[in-house]
Amino acid sequence: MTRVAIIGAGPSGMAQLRAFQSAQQKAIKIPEIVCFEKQSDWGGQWNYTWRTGMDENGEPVHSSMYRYLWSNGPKECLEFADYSFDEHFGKPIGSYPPRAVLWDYIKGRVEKADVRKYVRFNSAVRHVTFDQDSQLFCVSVHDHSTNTVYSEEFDYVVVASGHFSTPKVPEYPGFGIFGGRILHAHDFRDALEFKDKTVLIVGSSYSAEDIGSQCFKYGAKQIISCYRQTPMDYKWPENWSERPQLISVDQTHAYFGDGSSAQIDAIIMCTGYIHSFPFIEESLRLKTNNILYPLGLYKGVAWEKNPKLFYLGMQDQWYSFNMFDAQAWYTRDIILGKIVLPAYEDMLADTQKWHDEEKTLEDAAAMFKFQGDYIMHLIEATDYPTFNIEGVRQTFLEWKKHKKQDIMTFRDHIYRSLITGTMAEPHHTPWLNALDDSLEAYLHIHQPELQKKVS
Ligand code: FAD
Ligand code: NA7
Repeated sequence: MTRVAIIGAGPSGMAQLRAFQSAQQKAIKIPEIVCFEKQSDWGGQWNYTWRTGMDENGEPVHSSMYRYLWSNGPKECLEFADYSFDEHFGKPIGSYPPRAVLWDYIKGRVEKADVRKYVRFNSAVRHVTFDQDSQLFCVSVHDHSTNTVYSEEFDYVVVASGHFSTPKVPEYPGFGIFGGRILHAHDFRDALEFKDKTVLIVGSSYSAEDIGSQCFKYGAKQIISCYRQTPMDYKWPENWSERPQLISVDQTHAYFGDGSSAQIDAIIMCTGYIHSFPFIEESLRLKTNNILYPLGLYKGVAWEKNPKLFYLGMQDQWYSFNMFDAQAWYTRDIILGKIVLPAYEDMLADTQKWHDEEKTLEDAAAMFKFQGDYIMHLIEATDYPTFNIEGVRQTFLEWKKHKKQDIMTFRDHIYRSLITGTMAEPHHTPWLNALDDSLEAYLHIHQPELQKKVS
């Protein structure tokens, strides 16, 4: 029987499981599936851990998410087309749910689909090779529950191991003698650690904006963020200043490109992540930075040099869950033989065309459109339910506008579902005052004592 290995049970791997199960529901014969997940539960980044560094098995900690993390975009932009928020929660909720609430939603769909039985937890993939003679992959796995390493053969491999886990950590002069803590966003967990402190944030993208906002919300004395190329340029609170490039630090101070300096207590490096696949043999390994259309992947998923290997979710992500779905359904249909791949040169040319188009995109609005068009392109080739992608694009534009208006209140806005038409319900507490990020608090088990701002 044809065998498929899926590496990782985060949102992308879970989408692949659901894609196969939905075909099976329609009486289509599916291959044998084994999903290897190194953590003890599914959800990938959304499966929060207090740990940093190594996990309980000595594996690098996967999740970069932190306490108090709320969705950084409207939930209406990532809603599954086959499993709505209405279906899961049974009532309208806010548009920017906290991590625990979104984790619950992702799990709801795959629990309903009964696909957990395909996942081998505590199972870290150590090595993937391809044998030209047998045309099979050999997947070596460390099963931490028995502390054994074994290998199995597969016809297809789907890599869904994420790409926001291995931190990119540049060094600046003076880091070796700085007297405070230097950490990467990957190791940031609880903003209360920085209460009453002056924090330097290096970077100007999502992690910088959100970790700085967390520090502000939970009582940091002062936040200084610095950018390499482009400032974030929001209307910051009074105790947040944005400065140009960091030049150096000494034991107590940071020095910036405009000649200014500031006393700082801690440095948080929000400098992005590396696509890292140490478990894949060289000829099969994707090498890219964080862009919308990497080279090497036909339709963003099939490894052109050996299209029995697939990568899901490797793009920079304006869209997330619904893009992983589009990719998983497309991958499934290649494996099932419903989508026939063109010749190698034609795949290369197609990928190059999308890749080149990305270089012409001038602003965020053009990027939403590009990624939305890509998703629709995939969906049109499969039976994944279509949805109003133009509506999603409009919601992204609203989101951008609301962030520009006020970076500390944008999460109080609500939007309409593009899947069910339901209008979201304003959350009972403005984001800035909602200090408890638990599912219970969010879904209205009211705990007034937790809503008071840290004084
Ligand atoms: P991941 O979620 O990273 O899951 C990969 C899985 O693979 C993990 O479970 C991991 O344990 C497993 N794995 C890795 N290596 C191995 C191995 N060798 N063997 C076995 N298993 C392995 N997206 C949004 O839509 N909204 C947000 O608000 C949002 N906020 C984010 C905030 C942060 C701090 C970060 C880092 C990301 C955020 N994202 C957000 C993007 C997020 O990456 C995606 O939502 C989503 O989690 C990606 O899913 P994935 O399955 O591709 O990868
Ligand atoms: P991103 O979006 O990849 O951004 C990385 C940021 O780090 C970006 O501002 C970079 O600046 C900056 N960077 C990278 N290298 C350096 C050096 N050497 N010095 C200074 N600044 C640097 O990563 P994020 O962590 O923000 O977001 C990743 C995901 O997590 C995202 O999908 C969110 O949903 C959460 P540049 O613009 O390149 O000059």
